[in-house]
Amino acid sequence: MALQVELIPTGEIIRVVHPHRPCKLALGSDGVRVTMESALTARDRVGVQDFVLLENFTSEAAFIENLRRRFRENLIYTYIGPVLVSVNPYRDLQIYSRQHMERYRGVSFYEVPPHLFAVADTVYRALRTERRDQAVMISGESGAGKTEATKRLLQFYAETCPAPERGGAVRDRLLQSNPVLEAFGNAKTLRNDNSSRFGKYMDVQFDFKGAPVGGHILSYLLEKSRVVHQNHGERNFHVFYQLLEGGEEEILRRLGLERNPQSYLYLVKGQCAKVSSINDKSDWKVVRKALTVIDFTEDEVEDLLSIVASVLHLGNIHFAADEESNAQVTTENQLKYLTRLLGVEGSTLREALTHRKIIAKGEELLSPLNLEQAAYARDALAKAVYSRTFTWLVRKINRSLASKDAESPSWRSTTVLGLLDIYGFEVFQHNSFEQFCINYCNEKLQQLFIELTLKSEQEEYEAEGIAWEPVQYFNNKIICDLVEEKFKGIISILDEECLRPGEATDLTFLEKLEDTIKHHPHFLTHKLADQRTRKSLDRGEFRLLHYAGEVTYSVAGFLDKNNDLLFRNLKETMCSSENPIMSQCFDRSELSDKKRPETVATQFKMSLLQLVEILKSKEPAYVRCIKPNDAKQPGRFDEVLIRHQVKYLGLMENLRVRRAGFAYRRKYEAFLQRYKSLCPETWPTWAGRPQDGVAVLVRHLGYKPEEYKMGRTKIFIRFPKTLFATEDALEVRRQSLATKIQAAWRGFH
Ligand code: AD9
Ligand code: MG
Repeated sequence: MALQVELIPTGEIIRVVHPHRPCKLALGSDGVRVTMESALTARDRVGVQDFVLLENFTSEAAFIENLRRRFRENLIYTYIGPVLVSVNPYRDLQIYSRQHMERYRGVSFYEVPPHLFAVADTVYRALRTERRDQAVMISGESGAGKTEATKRLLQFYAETCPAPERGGAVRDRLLQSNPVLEAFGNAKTLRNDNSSRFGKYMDVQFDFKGAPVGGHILSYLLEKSRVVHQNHGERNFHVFYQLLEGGEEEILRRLGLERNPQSYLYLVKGQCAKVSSINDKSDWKVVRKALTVIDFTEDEVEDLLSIVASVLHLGNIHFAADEESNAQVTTENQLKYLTRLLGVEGSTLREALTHRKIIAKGEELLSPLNLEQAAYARDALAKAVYSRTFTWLVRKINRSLASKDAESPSWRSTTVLGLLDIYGFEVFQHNSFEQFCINYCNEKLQQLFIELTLKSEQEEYEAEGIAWEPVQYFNNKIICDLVEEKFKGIISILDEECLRPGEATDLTFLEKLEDTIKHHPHFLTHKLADQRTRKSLDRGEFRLLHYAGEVTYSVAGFLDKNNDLLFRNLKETMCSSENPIMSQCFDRSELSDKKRPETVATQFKMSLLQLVEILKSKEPAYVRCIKPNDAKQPGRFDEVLIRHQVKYLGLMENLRVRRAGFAYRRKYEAFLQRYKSLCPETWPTWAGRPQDGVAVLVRHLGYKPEEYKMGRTKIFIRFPKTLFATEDALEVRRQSLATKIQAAWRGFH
């Protein structure tokens, strides 16, 4: 048996991590001794590698203790059946090398220690052999490691899959799209120094030979409010700092930028332009190179940077009130740069920033804005320019990733592997519209998760001819309905209020919520609460009892953010832009369109429904990420924080579903291969059907009828203890064999 070992020096003894079980390697004067740690003590020390093997599987404490043991040993991965649970180690464990990739290729999922690459390989093989589209759904809270996992998966496929016959560059493009999207869509938050502020679903297309030939990205709701405002300790999107730190002198001069981020109002609100874990200068180099790989011409880069710079200049536009309290632009220099960078008329832009165009009875009227309104218009423009550029960027990347073989016959035989990296459930001190959308998204994904896990369990039982015993579980459909139902759902009510400009306010929205959904068990406001709970709720808030726990949302800003209005003359100005990217982002048809654009929440809801359909059409795999502490530090296992995540990731629910009938199941071939040495009739070879061999074997081992069931292709074992007893018997046999070999060896010498 080949020992693939990682050496971890611990004094004189060197611990060896064996692919199946821990063992010790002692360096003595008489040479090297390898002693297997007994399966039993290993279990005590490093826990079980599949939660279904926990004796007390309904106990949350046992679940967390198992996670803790493994985390202590740097074993960050554990299964719940086919689901991978991952705990962010916050340190480089050196477990993603090419060697590691090779180790997980083509091996049976359960025969090697749990790893992300085991999931990667299993998914890939299913895609190749069954020719079914796959989707890996990665979830977890902010900073839990979703984006890192997505990147590792992509790397695995880029490095281990065969190269396509044509268009080999697509592998580089798939990898290089990441730094660009992260520069524009990620930011430092209090939770994560590289927090994704958009949701991402990426399809990788494979040809019939299993080579990656193309890709496609769908992005979800960028948190654009960050462009103009950041909380204390947070930053704006990375790209601004990268450009200022890393951009060459000449570029900055052309863009009219100063190197110091403190010069820009949009960059100083969080008061933390510098982050110790981030090197903006070298990141900029990576991004700049990546832009070339994903097909940006020099001109396009120039146009893109002009937009980034114009957002910074916009932030520095100041207004002063004239004698009639109307806003006037006082920062001429900024206006001059904006005019040039955006390719718009200076006078038009000045007018658009300080006036609002109203069309009444077919006539156009210009109404001057006061200081507050002008600042609002300026910020709205900055947000629109940035977020539309982000959407454009995704489109541009998609063109670069599009399979060049789309026209050829092989295109038809492509299969798709989807990777979902979407923002996790978020609870802050103060929660607003953004958290409402993000948490609704998680609610939908949780529903899908439970539905699909239950479905696949049931299907497996049916396929194996074993009676399905229904499982009781919490169905969070009731909360999804509360948010998204037509007429009575929160989004519907919000949209309705958005249709009453001038009359409706955030508070009338809240009142309407109270009138319409007063008796819902998952909804509460100050007015609806009883004496006891009222204290913790303010008048301007509503509380949702999510599957993951309670979240109190402040309604302030809900209408505005949902409406997402950009004054008409600002739109007109941007439609006239000579910057080619801007002119693609602002289209004149928008101006003549009489139909009201969909609100932000409704657009989000539709895109989520579409996402759910995409995911449902594929074979799902899951990675559930856990963040071990809030300090972003290695080695710290904060039990309270982890317990909370175990709860809201629905892991106990997941385990219950998986363990409903049987703790363990394995294909007859694999089971026989592993344990055949325990029975004289099956050892060393069994000539008949594997199923019959297993029947003989388990009879010999003394399995009682209630302990197991024989399916069509697999054996199902009800309790972990049955399996452990078999594992221990195997251990005893190996030990006695080792003793015999050693004795023979000594005799030989
Ligand atoms: V958010 O919802 O986008 O805010 P993510 O994506 O879940 O969040 P991310 O992958 O960005 O979190 O991980 C946060 C940080 O944890 C990374 O920047 C790494 O420093 C660290 N991390 C995450 N996973 C690993 C890992 N497997 N090994 C080592 C890791 N470090
Ligand atoms: Mg992320």
